[in-house]
Amino acid sequence: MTNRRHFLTNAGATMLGASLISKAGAAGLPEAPVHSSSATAAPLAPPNGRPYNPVVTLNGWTLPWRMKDGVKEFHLVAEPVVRELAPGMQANLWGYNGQSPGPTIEVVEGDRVRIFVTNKLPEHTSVHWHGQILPCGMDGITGLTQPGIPPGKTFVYEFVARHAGTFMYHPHADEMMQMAMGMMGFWVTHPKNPKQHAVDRDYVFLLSSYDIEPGSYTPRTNTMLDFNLWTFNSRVFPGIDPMVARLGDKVRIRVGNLTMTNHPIHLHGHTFQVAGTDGGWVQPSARWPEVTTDVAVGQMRAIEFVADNPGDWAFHCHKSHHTMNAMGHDVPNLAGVDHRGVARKINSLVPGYMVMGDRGGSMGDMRMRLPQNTLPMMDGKGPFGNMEMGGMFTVLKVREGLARGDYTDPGWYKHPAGTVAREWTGELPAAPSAAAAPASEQPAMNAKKPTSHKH
Ligand SMILES: [Cu+2]
Repeated sequence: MTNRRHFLTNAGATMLGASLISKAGAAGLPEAPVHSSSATAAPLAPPNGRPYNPVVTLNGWTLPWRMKDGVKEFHLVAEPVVRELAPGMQANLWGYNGQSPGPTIEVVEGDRVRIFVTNKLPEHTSVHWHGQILPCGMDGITGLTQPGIPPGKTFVYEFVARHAGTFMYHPHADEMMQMAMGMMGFWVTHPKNPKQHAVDRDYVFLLSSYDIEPGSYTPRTNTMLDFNLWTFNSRVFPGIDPMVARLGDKVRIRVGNLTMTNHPIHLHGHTFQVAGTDGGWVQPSARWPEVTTDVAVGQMRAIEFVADNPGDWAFHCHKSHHTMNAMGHDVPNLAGVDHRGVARKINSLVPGYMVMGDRGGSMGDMRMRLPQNTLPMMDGKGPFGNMEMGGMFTVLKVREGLARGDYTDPGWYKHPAGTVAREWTGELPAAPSAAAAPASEQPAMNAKKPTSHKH
């Protein structure tokens, strides 16, 4: 749902910055569209300017612009927002134009771009255009290249998008607070020649992380490493839409990392090449096949592949803690400990107490009681049961016969007969067991973890 919000021109607020720019600003600010839903918006086909194949921001949207005297004008509003991280959990974040992450900005190599930034936060901010080659005074570094934008004021940035590639934007003001609150967005500069680096589908993922105590709504912003929610576009699985591709499509996935740690991003069923990095495009002769690529802090990567393998393929960060949600982080691991009677007794004192890896039997009939505003540690129903995934995880759905540009979820993959792993019911040879430990000291693992809001 995109609705429009009008801002009255405040000449005083737009007179900041160079005189040339403030003259343009004084002529009237462009509208600041707002998108408050977490549904994936249809890709924004360019209504004017040079043509390009627009990107898809899963569970996000692209910011419309106004063309004025040959300049693309955008209006970002930095403000507090409420973001649904997945059904069952909302977060009080800071973002842009109604959402965190902010809207994706798409322009074409060579475009002159003017971006008005209105600050509706309780503190000053700025916007840094991460990776862009631009005049120093437009780099958005509070104190170094500009004063902070005070609350209630509007600043204007203007530069030429000189290079095609994958970029991000985020504040360079009280960064620890503002980025931990979700202030960031994606920026794509398309090549001037739409045939260059052409793909059929182009997806963008911004990686962010939050530390939100189960039951609360606002991130702890002084956390440095111990985050409990790892997100694609400020969403966690199962709240992340699938990527859809037609069999044979050339697909690009762009990933930008604004968390505090690296993320080895892994795709199943295909090999890809890293076609773009922070600095631009990788020469074809310098690319090699991968199934996982590490995206370090502050980096962007654009991977490309041909979707030539039909199915429902996992796409996720390979750090197992990053495919889990908040409730997974403080559960003790008591694998190998037989505490059958003990757990039941503790449970009568501490309802909801549970452990990982117990010997079985004690926890099978218990479910952790979830506080009001949090998510199960691992969730997501698949066609074969619970997927036991959260966080940075989604599914690439490759299907034959989709229409070009159709992003509708095609449902679960229908496997050809005889191509699904199944129980073996025939004869088995006697299986030797490992000599390391007597079988009696290796209890069966039966880790029950919270999987549902129902209990
Ligand atoms: Cu990760």
